Amino acid sequence: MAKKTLTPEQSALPENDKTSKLKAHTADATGQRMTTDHGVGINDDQNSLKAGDRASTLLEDFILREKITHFDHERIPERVVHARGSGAHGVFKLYQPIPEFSKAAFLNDTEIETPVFVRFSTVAGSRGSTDLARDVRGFAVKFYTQEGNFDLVGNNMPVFFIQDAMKFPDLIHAVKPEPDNEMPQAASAHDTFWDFISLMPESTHMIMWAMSDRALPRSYRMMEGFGVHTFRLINDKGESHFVKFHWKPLLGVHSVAWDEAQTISGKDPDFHRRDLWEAIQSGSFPEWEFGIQVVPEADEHKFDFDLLDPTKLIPEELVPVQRIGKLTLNRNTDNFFAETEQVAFHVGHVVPGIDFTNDPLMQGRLFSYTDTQLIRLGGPNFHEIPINRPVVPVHNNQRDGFMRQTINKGKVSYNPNSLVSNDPLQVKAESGGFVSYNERIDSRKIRARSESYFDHFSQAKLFYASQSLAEKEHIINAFSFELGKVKNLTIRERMLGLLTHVDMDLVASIASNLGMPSPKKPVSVVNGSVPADGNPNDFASVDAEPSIAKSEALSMAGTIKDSVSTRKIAFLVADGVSASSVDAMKKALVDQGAVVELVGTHGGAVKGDKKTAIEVEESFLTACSVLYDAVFVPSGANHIDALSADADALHFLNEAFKHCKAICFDAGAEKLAERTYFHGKLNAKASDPGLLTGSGKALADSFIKAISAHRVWEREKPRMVPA
Ligand code: HDE
Repeated sequence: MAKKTLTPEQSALPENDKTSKLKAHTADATGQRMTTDHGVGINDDQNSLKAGDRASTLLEDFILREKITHFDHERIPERVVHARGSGAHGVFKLYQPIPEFSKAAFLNDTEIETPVFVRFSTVAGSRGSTDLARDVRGFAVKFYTQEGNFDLVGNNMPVFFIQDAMKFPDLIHAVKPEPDNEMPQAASAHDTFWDFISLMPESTHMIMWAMSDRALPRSYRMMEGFGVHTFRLINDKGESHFVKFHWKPLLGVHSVAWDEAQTISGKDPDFHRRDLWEAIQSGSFPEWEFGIQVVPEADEHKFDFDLLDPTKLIPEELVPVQRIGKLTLNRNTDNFFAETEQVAFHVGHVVPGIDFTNDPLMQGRLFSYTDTQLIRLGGPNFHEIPINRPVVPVHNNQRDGFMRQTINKGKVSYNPNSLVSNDPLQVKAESGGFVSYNERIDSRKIRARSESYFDHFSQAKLFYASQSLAEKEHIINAFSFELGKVKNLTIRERMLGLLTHVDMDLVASIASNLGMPSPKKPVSVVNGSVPADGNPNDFASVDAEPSIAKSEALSMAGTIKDSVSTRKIAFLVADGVSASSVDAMKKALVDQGAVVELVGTHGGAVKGDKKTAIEVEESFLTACSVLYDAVFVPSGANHIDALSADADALHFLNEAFKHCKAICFDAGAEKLAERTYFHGKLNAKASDPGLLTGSGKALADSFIKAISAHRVWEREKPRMVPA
């Protein structure tokens, strides 16, 4: 019999299977040997070892057992909070050294580029939950400095729900899905959360933030970050200044609409993760400026709130934010699990020049973050996982433990010792050894809360008073939605009672939406709760007024609106679309950094007016208006006729209008608007700055201006017919 010639791929196949066509696809193109975890070459990765080709599998198959065992153990416990997150690498560059405040090397040398890893997250949902939940966002930054790792584990809101770490498990138990039926996922709109909040007057300020559009970011790249607690900066004389840390996004602070968020959760639950990934991949690197608000030690008691109270912010009108550096995210992860999932942040990871305060929430966090890694990452050696390793060498006498990687040499694992000259050496303060701030403490042990923490409402009032009309409307709607999902009427009533300390109009509007009577005057809050509730808190609420009437920085209305960079614009197209109309607007937008996607009546390509094929990125089956920032309808008579007859195209436009987005019709395309519910608005006297018709450069310029403005929120009043 003639000998069969084998292809190179077939030669690489298992000895007993050289002729199988199926196997030919499995040959390794990289030329790397496939091995077991112990380095033994694998000859057959397709078949388990059996007693015969139709017989049972043999227990002896150590390759199968190793593979399945590894697979069985591929999950680690998700984070108990902030389980859902996305990460990226980047760099931090200092603009301006601050030796008068801090001796930290990375805050004193403008030449240093400090590598960072950042992880953004939601708080309540599980690892696979939607990005668009109404929730606080985590904003955790690991700086790999030349003096060790500094982690700034912050949020996108500047305050927190509670004042003392003791209440954190209660808060989280209340917001997580209810324990009997594990519902609802990644949502605060349920009885247990509002039961807890309504009994916790100290949460009032934070709940205003959580019900605002800050809880619905358009993108991680368009949200602020805050260290929340007051930290200390320590200079080389050992002097301390109080500090609040800030991240200010260069693209401005923007949000989506709540109705939009809910639809995105179905259409693309990875919306924020994808947005971050695509921006970095396309070279549009997300950027934030690093800001500090510095308060001299001597001014600690100058404010009408306690600097150590994490439910308070320092209004920027009182202490301006100095922008001292820039964070740029410029590299996506190679492996989500190895980096984003295994990264371990800790408030206690500080470097010389940064120190803690007695904020009781921060003090509790100092315990929690190592503890949580022990269970999540399986032992005390998580600092050896590549993403957690500092960029400077580690020397100490810690040894052993689960999954130890370092092979420590020699006899000595204690200090002091005389056998190897007391190695490793302790580091003097002048040479970068960490010395805790020499704070004087002279008091009695006590479980109590300082009276200076009892004002629970003044900054909630300040926040609400500082919002634009549209933002206020969104807050009213958010409360109405959330409390509307609460089944227990007593909880709703108690929550309305608490809000009487913020704003009576706010309460009246929510009550009206809920169809409930509105309290006529502030409901007295006794012992930390509205009366007759048996609330166990034994501290009082003080009904104080804010020292300033408004703070502009608290509203997103005045944020930066000068760029369309990375904004996604949908072009609606059908057969007969004008190729020149598509090309001209696309060029104008892309030149400004925007991303254009053609959404067609079908996938593949549509026929242009010159009979050329115009490729589309998406069809109405795969795309939806909520995934875009604005919509453009190009010219082309036949294409407009086709879109006019297409319910999906009309829904796309109606929905974009409802979510207050810019919609632009090129010459002749405005005929399509006649089929939408907003057609009356197009030529109305009170013009809508986000509804545009015309042609040429003038049209492109006004469209770009409208997209930069983010949304025409004013459109929401009076309420329009829903899409
Ligand atoms: Fe956290 N928090 N937290 N937290 N937190 C965690 O640590 C905790 C708090 C924040 O992307 C956990 O590694 C306690 C405030 C972020 O990996 C855990 C208290 C702020 C992240 C934990 C707080 C935060 C976490 C869960 C009250 C804003 C995600 C997994 C005393 C300043 C970090 C983990 C990442 C994660 C405990 C309050 C921000 C359990 C006990 C306030 C951004 O250790």
